Amino acid sequence: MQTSSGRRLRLLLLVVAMASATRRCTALELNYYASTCPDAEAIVRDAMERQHYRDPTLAPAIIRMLFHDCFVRGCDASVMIVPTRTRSSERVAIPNQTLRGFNAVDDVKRALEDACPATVSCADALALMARDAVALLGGNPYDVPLGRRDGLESNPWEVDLPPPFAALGDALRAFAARGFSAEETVVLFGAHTVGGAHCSAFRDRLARPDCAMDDGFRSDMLDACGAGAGDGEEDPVAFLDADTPFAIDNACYPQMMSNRTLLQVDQEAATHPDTAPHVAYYAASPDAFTQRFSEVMAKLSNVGVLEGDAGEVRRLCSKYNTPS
Ligand code: HEM
Ligand SMILES: *[C@@H]1O[C@H](CO)[C@@H](O)[C@H](O)[C@H]1NC(C)=O
Ligand SMILES: CC(=O)N[C@H]1CO[C@H](CO)[C@@H](O)[C@@H]1O
Repeated sequence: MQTSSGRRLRLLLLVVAMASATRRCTALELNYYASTCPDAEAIVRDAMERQHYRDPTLAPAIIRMLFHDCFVRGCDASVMIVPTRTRSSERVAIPNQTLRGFNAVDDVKRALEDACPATVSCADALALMARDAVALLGGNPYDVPLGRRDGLESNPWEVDLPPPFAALGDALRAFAARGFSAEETVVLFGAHTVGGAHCSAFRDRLARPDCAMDDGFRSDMLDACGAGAGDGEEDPVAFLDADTPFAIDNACYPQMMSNRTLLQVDQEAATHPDTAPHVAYYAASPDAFTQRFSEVMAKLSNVGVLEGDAGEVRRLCSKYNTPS
């Protein structure tokens, strides 16, 4: 009796656990808009292609925007809210100052609203745009399950993204807190194979003689950045991967290993015991990198999403539907 009811209880608990796990993991669906907006993915892809051929620097900016959105309150488009006189938003926080691509998001959202009003969330739009950005930069295609809802909060004090000058140990802790292993974190740093960084994000490293940086690379960057650092001075942008700045490839890993990298976290990744083996592996394995990069981008797109009736589907990505 004892054992059989114990077993039945265990079975029941197992079924309940599985049911709730399934609900949690599969609430996003590949065909979520099949009846309400069947062309949603094509609309996003067309718009991204058009924008990409006009401005190839957009795709990297969109990949970065996904990271900044998903790391703060999950992938809920909270990063897109424009602060108003009465209500602040994540966009006033320091790490957001160089985010770009908000106009492109607005364009994509407008096309989606024209086709299917009040249906496709801004969070889904960004996840699709980032997927298309990866493909346009030569990365592997990947599936993006849909059904994310847009958040009703966006607070600058919650922006706990690693700052530009973050040390690797702090960055690894921030990624672990969102469920990313050291290997996955190294793969995501691979995003620094595209796009650029403002000199203000790495100027302090140029001035530090103790800082691991190739001499030739340092003097190139000193030339590129000039002396200015004060307010109102020019803040030029340098490519993060100067060899292939518009290609999702593994080029940034050999750069990390040869001290030719702009950001502190990337430099430390080459030597930190938790990350160095992964950096060496991906430096030597271009195909494994492109494959893994898409897998981990898919994982990033699902961090802390709002589902079901949570949040809302914003009509404009930059504003809550009900302003306060
Ligand atoms: C500890 C982690 C990270 C730090 C400290 C960091 C820091 C930075 C900094 C300082 C820039 C230059 C921004 C500018 O000056 O305009 C940058 C650019 C960029 N980051 Fe990261 N990043 C991190 C992780 C990531 C992740 C996980 C991704 C995406 C998966 C990513 C994607 C990008 C991209 C694509 C750019 C180029 C943006 C553009 O061209 O506008 N980063 N990052
Ligand atoms: C990179 O910098 C470190 C620390 O300065 C140095 O030990 C190492 O030899 C450098 N590696 C290369 C390839 O220059
Ligand atoms: C893109 C964006 O909204 N950047 C904002 C970042 O924060 C500063 C204030 O610290 C704002 O002035 C920028 O507009």
